[in-house]
Amino acid sequence: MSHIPQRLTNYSIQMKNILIIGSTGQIGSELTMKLRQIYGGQHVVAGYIPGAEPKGELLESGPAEICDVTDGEALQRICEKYSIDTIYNLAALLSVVAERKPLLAWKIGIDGLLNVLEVARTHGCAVFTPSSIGSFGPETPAQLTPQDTVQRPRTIYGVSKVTTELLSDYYFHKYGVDTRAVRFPGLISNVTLPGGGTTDYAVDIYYSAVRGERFVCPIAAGTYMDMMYMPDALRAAVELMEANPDRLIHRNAFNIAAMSFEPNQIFEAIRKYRPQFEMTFEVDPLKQSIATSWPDCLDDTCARQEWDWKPEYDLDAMTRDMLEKLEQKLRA
Ligand code: VAH
Repeated sequence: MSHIPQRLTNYSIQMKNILIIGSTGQIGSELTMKLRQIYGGQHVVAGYIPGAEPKGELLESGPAEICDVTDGEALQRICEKYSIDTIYNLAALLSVVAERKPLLAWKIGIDGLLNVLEVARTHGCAVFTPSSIGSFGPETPAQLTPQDTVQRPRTIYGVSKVTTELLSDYYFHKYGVDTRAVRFPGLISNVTLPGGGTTDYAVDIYYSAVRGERFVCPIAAGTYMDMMYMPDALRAAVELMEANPDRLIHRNAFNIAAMSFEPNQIFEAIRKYRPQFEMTFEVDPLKQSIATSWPDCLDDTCARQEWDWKPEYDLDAMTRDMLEKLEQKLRA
């Protein structure tokens, strides 16, 4: 019997056939394993691109297919081969890499999304394509950012995320495609390193701490951003996709929040357990300009009201778990 978390037994977990696009990325590598625990390994197809092949348990625990989100015909073939009814589309360039490759970011993020939505429309799939706090800009209210507010991001990452939200809503309203999404904060994981994001410092700092190295922080003191531990993020995605659709007023994309901190706060949270830990600052101009354009903290009332969202990790709980898991990992 596959492990179904207590919270998910509230709904009848219909057997699903799921495709994860980007299954070996920072979110995908863990979300694929979580979905296989819930729905059974053979019901979750790990989509990947050449050069980012699944390895180890991810490879051995279920089917895998080369799945380039910009190849609509390949996507169609995979959905037919496995009778896919749910697509988690995690294909994207993160904010810093996207700023350096804006056309590629758009091609993957939006041309790719259109392929996913067209396959979903013709195949009857539900779709989860995450947005981000990066979908907000400098004119957005920074404190307790509302679910519905002005979104004028100044990054191609943010522009592509606003477009993702609007396109996903369009396919729901025009064609009835069951699209749902959240706006992820910065995600912190002990499994897969992030790849080129503005919030990566909040992962890198833990690696410096367990290696006994001084951390050189690229984000200026006092720069607040929403952050979330990966276990909470994965649970949010699954619980939203399992939520009762009759309760959903919003769809793409729900604000979700867990903690908001600036670099000195995560540094102090680590020093509580590693008193010798040191940090200095070397501010990265690009990362800092992106970080200051994002909100400080989101209001996630709608997610809590419409599908019972609730975080389980705060900064101290995440820090304890990250230090413990990274030490095990680095000792192995
Ligand atoms: C990034 N980690 O920094 C991603 C994320 C909200 C941050 O979108 O680009």
